[in-house]
Formats: sequence, structure tokens, C-alpha cells
Amino acid sequence: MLALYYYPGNASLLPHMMLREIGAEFELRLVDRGQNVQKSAEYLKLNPNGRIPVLVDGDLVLFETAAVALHLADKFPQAGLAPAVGTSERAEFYKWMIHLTNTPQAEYRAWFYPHEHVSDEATAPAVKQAANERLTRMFDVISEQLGDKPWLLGDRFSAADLFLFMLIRWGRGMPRPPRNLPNLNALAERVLARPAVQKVLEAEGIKAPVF
Ligand SMILES: N[C@@H](CCC(=O)N[C@@H](CS)C(=O)NCC(=O)O)C(=O)O
Repeated sequence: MLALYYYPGNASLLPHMMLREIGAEFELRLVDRGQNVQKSAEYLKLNPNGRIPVLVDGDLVLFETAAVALHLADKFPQAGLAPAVGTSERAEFYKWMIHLTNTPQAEYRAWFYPHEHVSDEATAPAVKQAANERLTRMFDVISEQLGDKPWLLGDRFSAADLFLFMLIRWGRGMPRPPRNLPNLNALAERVLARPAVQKVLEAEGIKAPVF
């Protein structure tokens, strides 16, 4: 039995899109951020960091978005969300999954939660501004690397494209949103057109403009 702890549009969006791409049976469990439920004693038993998402897979309780994504790709190989283990394509897939999680995704913490990075609240806007500058450069590099290829791995769609789609979406309020880069906009449009992704947006109540 699979259950995903989620909040609309949060990092849970990646595993949610994967679960719908896979066609797996799963339960969606809302973590009400409005009530700070991610910091409740009950939720902290699942993820002691108090962050979303968590995937429950039988006895396994897994936090960290990228770990959840890699687990789902491995558990359902028939869905083809990752290339075969031991291939060069798989190595490229790891490169993107790890780059996306520990570079732009991590940087978004400073953009969305600048107060966590300062001891003096008054300096939070400067932290946010610096995060914006770093994220802007990161998206420039990703866009150059993607070029006019349909997907990060070339012709082959993978979970890394869903991950990038989520990160493009998160930047829609930035001074220069990632969608302004034509390569990133084209990838996001391709992901958006996928029926599984449409189902996720509907289930999470996410309305246009999506990114
Ligand atoms: N590295 C963690 C980060 C997760 C994360 O930052 N989640 C955000 C939502 S996108 C969250 O839980 N925010 C609420 C909070 O920090 O209290 C992961 O990838 O799972």
C-alpha cells in the first residue's frame, strides 16, 4: 500500500506526477500547511525534519523528494521513468536528479524561506535577492544544457523532466521566471500536455497559469 503525504504544489508534486505516470494505486494524504501540520508530533514521526513530502510504502517511510522519486522509478521499472541501471543514460539521469535536488531545489529554500537563513530578520530581503540571482544563473545553465532537445536525457522522457517542470513552476514569481527561457518553456509545455500531469493538477486544484 502506497500513501503520499502532500500539499498542493509542494515538493510532493514530483512523486505525485510519477505515481500518476506509473498508474499505481495510492492514497493521497493532505498535510495541512495552513495549520502547520508538517510540524505536528504525528507528522514528525514520519519526517523528523517537518517537511513535505513523505511516501509510505508498506513498512517503508521515506522522506526526501529525490529519494522518493528514485525509489518509485526503481519499484516500477515498467513505467520507464528512469533508464536501465548501469547504463550511461542512467548515469546522466542520476546527474540530473542530484543536480536538481541539491542545487536549484535547495536554493529555493533561500528564495521561499529567507528568514531561515538569517539571525536578523531585517536582512532576509538581501538573502532572497541573492537566492534569486543564483537561481537565475542555475536556470541559464540548465537551459543551455537542455538546448532544443525535448527532454533532459535527449529523446527519452524521465522523472528528471517532471522534477524540472516542478522547479520551473516554483519560479513563476521570480523577477525573471524560468519560463522566459524558451528551452525551459518548451519542456514545461511538453510536460504539461501529459495526461498524467493534467490529472495531478486537477487533483491538487492547481489552476493556470501553471508555470
Ligand atoms: N529536501 C526536502 C525539502 C522539502 C521541502 O522543503 N518541503 C517544503 C515544501 S516544498 C516544506 O515542507 N515546507 C514547509 C516547512 O518547511 O515547514 C525534500 O526534498 O523533501
